[in-house]
Amino acid sequence: NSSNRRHSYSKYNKWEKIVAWTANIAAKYPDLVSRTQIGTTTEERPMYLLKVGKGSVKKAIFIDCGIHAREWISPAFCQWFVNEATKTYGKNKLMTKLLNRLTFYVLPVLNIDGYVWTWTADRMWRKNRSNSSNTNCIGTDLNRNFDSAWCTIGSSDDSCSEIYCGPAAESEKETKAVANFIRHNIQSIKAYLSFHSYSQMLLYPYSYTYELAPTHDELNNVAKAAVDALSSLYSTKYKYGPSASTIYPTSGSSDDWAYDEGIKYSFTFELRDRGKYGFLLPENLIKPTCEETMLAVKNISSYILRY
Ligand code: ING
Ligand code: ZN
Repeated sequence: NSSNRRHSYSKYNKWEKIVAWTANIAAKYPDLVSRTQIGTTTEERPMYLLKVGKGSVKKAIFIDCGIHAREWISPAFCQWFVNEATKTYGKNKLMTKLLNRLTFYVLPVLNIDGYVWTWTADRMWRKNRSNSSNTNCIGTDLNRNFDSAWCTIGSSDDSCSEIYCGPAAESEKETKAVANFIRHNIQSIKAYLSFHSYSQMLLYPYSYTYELAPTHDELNNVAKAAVDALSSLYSTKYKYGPSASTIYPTSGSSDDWAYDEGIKYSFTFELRDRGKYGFLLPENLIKPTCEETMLAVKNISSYILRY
């Protein structure tokens, strides 16, 4: 622990660094952070989840980063979030209130095997690393593998495709681990937040249909307030709206699944930028991206406290 160099939040960290960090931050803040394992990946890596908050028996918010391997700013945000929480608890009024009254479940990298692959073999890899199709092509798109109108639209049953839905809904160990954890904690989880890049959008259900979600108007209001908070820092322009009409229609996405499970506040962030660097967002943009995104997450979280 003490022999580890200080964790860098404004650099991209390889998986070995992130996994060591999950242990260290839980050890350093035992009354604020604890670490559990929700499953293992295809390549048998442990999927560690950080539970962040004071005490127990509360409303919870589930946050995942890194469903897609190449979207490196996303895991960077999850690390940033946990650091901000521990660093500003007892100092920042809103953060203190949020952590006293909410539990944040943070999965810093959902698609760990894919993330490792982007560091070692192919920077532009998106999917996981399973061979569930028994073909020559590796990988299922984990954001097409959830059980929400699975493999019907905006996804492919060709295992070589970048948007391969997998052989069945929840066929992938990573999907299964997340879905099982959420199902098991469905009574307390009030919001689901998933982080991707890039596009600068705040999306909410549905992806699998152009029909508006039953609570569309409320989701739209929450998204607008969150985007306003985000933009207040650096005037970063975000679009917001239902995924199908705002970005493109897809099926098997995690936010649609969470919403239909009854988690009424289900959002997907598409973080910076809008294509200049795309997935290769330079490290000097990690800090401003995470700082503005924190404002949106805190805004949504305080809304959850009230409703
Ligand atoms: N974009 C998302 C994708 O999975 C998305 C867009 C968001 C689809 C929410 C469905 C629901 O394709 C990226 N960049 O991965
Ligand atoms: Zn993505």
